[in-house]
Amino acid sequence: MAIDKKVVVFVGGVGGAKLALGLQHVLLPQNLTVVVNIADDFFHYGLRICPDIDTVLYTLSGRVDTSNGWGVANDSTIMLETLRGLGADAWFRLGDKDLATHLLRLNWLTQGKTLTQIVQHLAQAMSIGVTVLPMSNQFVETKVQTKEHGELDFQEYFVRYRWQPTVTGLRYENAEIATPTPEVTHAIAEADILLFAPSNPWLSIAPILAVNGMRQLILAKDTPKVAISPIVDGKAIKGPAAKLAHELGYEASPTHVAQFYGKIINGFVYDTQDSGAMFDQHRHIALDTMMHTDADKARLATQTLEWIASWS
Ligand code: FO1
Repeated sequence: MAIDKKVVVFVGGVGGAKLALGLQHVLLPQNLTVVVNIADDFFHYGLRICPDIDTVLYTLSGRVDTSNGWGVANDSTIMLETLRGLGADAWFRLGDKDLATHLLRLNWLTQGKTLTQIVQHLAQAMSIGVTVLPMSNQFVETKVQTKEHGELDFQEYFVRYRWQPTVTGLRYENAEIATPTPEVTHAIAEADILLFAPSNPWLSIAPILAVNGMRQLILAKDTPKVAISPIVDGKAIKGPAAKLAHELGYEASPTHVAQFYGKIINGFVYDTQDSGAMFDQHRHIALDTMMHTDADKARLATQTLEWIASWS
């Protein structure tokens, strides 16, 4: 039975998209809004690349390449190989089907449409019933300061250098002048529950919270606000979260993730493998947070929402 609550979930890329898919299984489409990080976006060969938005859209529409967690399943690479044949250093793997999404987005951007309008068009074209929203219509860019290469654009750090450089700092360029969209503001105001997916706190969630006014919107909500830890047993479920935590001088633990959220949340979900973890600030529950199958995703979504329902 569908759970009748209005939920806003804040997500980054692959891990966030998985929880969004689980929530899509258990909520009525009109009751789910997915607010997505856009600070991983960049311009490449003139195209606006929106990795987290596209990962969410492809995941929710069943198009995603599940072996990577991003890109389109069974995509070809003729464009990339042609670029390489012309001497280009094509380090960012944009598949041919994925390119179609980028050409449409470029066309709509050229016509002056906002990113919110473009994402709505794409979601409709992919028959996605839930609402997917970029955190802002303004461009925000994560910049990664590294020991080896100085400051890098996010995708250079993440893809070109495979997140191997040592990170000494992060900044979210333009976040202080970017604002939440009216659609995001409205969705947060209307929500019964706010969720923070098991996405990387520093790379995916922090840029969302850095958008001017976003933190205040969330702090002002007097509803359940629950984050799920992306760190399990000292390791990241996927990607650089644990390595990054160490490099920034933090402990790679669910306890530290809960501290990162602080007053933003009032409930915290961590994995059963960390059953000894200590939390002094929030209500908390240990659940199996591994999302290998679609059934796992729906189970984690259901158990999290049922736990929240038990608060009242
Ligand atoms: N991630 C990679 O590790 N290598 C790639 O070549 C790559 C290409 C790519 C193309 C389109 C897209 O939407 C995502 C892509 N990603 C790639 C994933 C993405 O850059 C990262 O997973 C996120 O930015 C981190 O959330």
